[in-house]
This record gives sequence, structure tokens and C-alpha cells, in this order.
Amino acid sequence: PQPTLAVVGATGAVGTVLCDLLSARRNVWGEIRLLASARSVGRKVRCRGEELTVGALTPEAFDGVDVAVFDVPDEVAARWAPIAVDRGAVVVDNSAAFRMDPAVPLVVPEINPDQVDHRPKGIIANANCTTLTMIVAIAPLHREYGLRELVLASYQAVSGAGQAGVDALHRQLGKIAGDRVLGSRPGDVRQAVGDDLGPFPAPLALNVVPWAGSLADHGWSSEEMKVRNESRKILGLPDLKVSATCVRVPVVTGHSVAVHAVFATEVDAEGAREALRNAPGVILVDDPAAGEFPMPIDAVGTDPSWVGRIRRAVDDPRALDLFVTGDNLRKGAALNTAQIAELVVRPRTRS
Ligand code: 11C
Repeated sequence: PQPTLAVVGATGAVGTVLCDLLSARRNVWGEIRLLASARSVGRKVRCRGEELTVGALTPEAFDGVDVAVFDVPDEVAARWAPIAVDRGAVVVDNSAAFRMDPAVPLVVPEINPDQVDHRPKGIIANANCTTLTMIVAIAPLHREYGLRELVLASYQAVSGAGQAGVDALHRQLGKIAGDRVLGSRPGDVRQAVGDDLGPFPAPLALNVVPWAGSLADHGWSSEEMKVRNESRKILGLPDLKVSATCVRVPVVTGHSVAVHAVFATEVDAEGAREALRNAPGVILVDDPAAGEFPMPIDAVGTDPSWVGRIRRAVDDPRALDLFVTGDNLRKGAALNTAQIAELVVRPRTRS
């Protein structure tokens, strides 16, 4: 029989994209069971052309489930993932609850697929959307040149903060639309938007906000520390130097990252392009003369990480500068979990 998949958090921003993806990907699943918090129980969701009714998150809901993908907040995952494992499921968790646990692999199928089979806790973690968008393009360059350091700034879409983030940006845009003077005096955008900030610390309309996540040690944000720690774990480089500045921008979906990557050996831009042209999960879009670069308005709704603006650093022959954009809800979240879940149930040849 075909394996059973549970999607926990099926009605959230990522869960919804996962249901869409499951409708379009090769159909490896038998039953698909959608689960959510009490507020969403009974809702109907279309998946693979069928109308499914969202069920309640209970221990019994995991009976008979082979793989459970969790798209829920950290504290919900921390509580419920072990329950799903006790009931016999392998958990693929998209929260940050288990990512840095040494007994939990952090898997990107294009980079470290074999790690799915080393899961002593029955849990496999999915990385943060900013890390994922970038790392798919950085790994092939690491294989070519040996990565030593990353200095990066992100340009993160509001859907990274869930549907509440998208709703907040649209409300704010509604309030400022048509005012041709706004943005020319201190505080005028703040005044127009008022206190309707949604999950953000400042207005996003006509603005950029150098903050994502919560306050970590020494002034870093949790998002910046995730990018550092997760990049190290995925690439197997515990001493990799990483400095990230994470910034929220008024984009609905599509995280971008400007990267300065320093390598062990000299690099050349055409060699880097060649490595990326042949890399899985990457699309090279690098023709500035023709106005072609990676941008969220083009990358949204697509699977790969779009990479371009590849230059050798003027002042360091061992460094590359580049720009990466990817759909934070797809490769940054739902798509990567779907790929991991498919790896877990892949048919194996007997040895
Ligand atoms: C954002 N990257 O854009 C975050 C959302 O650790 O999975 C995802 C947080 C995480 O706000």
C-alpha cells in the first residue's frame, strides 16, 4: 500500500502551499490526512483534486501515519512531534524547535539527502526559509571552491511572518495608496499607517525594516543566528564564519539574499556560473545587460532558487558576490518538506 502522510498545520500559510504542491507533484502518497488546531477543524481543503476535511490534532490522529509534516509554531512542534513519533510516524518539522539538536538531521535534499536516514529521534528538521533560499545556491560553490566565510544581507518577504504579515502589508498599502507626498517627511508614513503594524515592529509600506524574529544575544536577531547556525550544520562546516543582517521588505512572497562569499581558493565568475548552471534546485538568471536578475516578482510560485549578479570581488580574488531569490513558502518551506518526506518513503533497492 502507498504510505500515509499527515500535514499538521494544514490551513496555515505554509500548510496551504504544501497542499497545492502535493496536488502537482508525483503522487507517492496513499491517504493524506490534514490536521490543525481546533479553530480550523472541519474546514474543507482541496488536495490532489479531492476535498479533504481538516481533522483535530490528537494523538490518535497519527495512528497509521508514515510521515507527518509539521507546519506549526515552535512550541506546538516541540510538544506534538514526539507524540507523532510515539504513534509510529517519521516527523518532518518545519519549525525551529529541533533544528540544532545534534540527534536531528537538518536536510536539504540537493545537499545532504543521505542524512534523512540518520534520525535517532524519528524527527528530521527543515531549515529556515532564508537559510534554504541561499544555501541551495551556495552549496555548489562550496563544492567547487571550499567555503570559508559568508557575509550577507536578506530582503525578506512579509509572508515569512505568515498570513498575518501579508494581511498587514496589504492593509498598510491600502492606507497609503494614492498619497503622492507620503515618504517625504519624517514620521509621515508612521502617521498614515498608525498602529496597524501586524507582526512587524514598524510599517512595511514604503519602508524597509532591519529586523526579523526576536532579540538574541549581543544585538543579533534570532533570524540572523538561525542563518548562521543552520548554514554551518547543513554544509557540515562547524567553523564557518557567517555574518547576516536580516531585513524585511514590502514584498509579499520571495526572500532575497545578497551574499559575499569567501572561499579557500581563487574563484572566477564564469566558473561559478558553470557550477550553478549544472546544480540541482538552482536557476541561473544573470544577464544584467538584458535587465535579467533574480527578483521575487519572477521567482514567486516557482521551485528553484534564482541566482544572478555573480561577480568576483574587486578586492579579493577568493570572494564572490551574488544575489539569490527564492519562494520562501515553497523551497523555503513547503517544497523542501515535501522533498524530505518523499525521500523518507522512497523505494530502496535491497542490498
Ligand atoms: C521569516 N524566516 O521570514 C522567517 C520565518 O525559523 O522557520 C520562518 C521562521 C523559521 O520571518
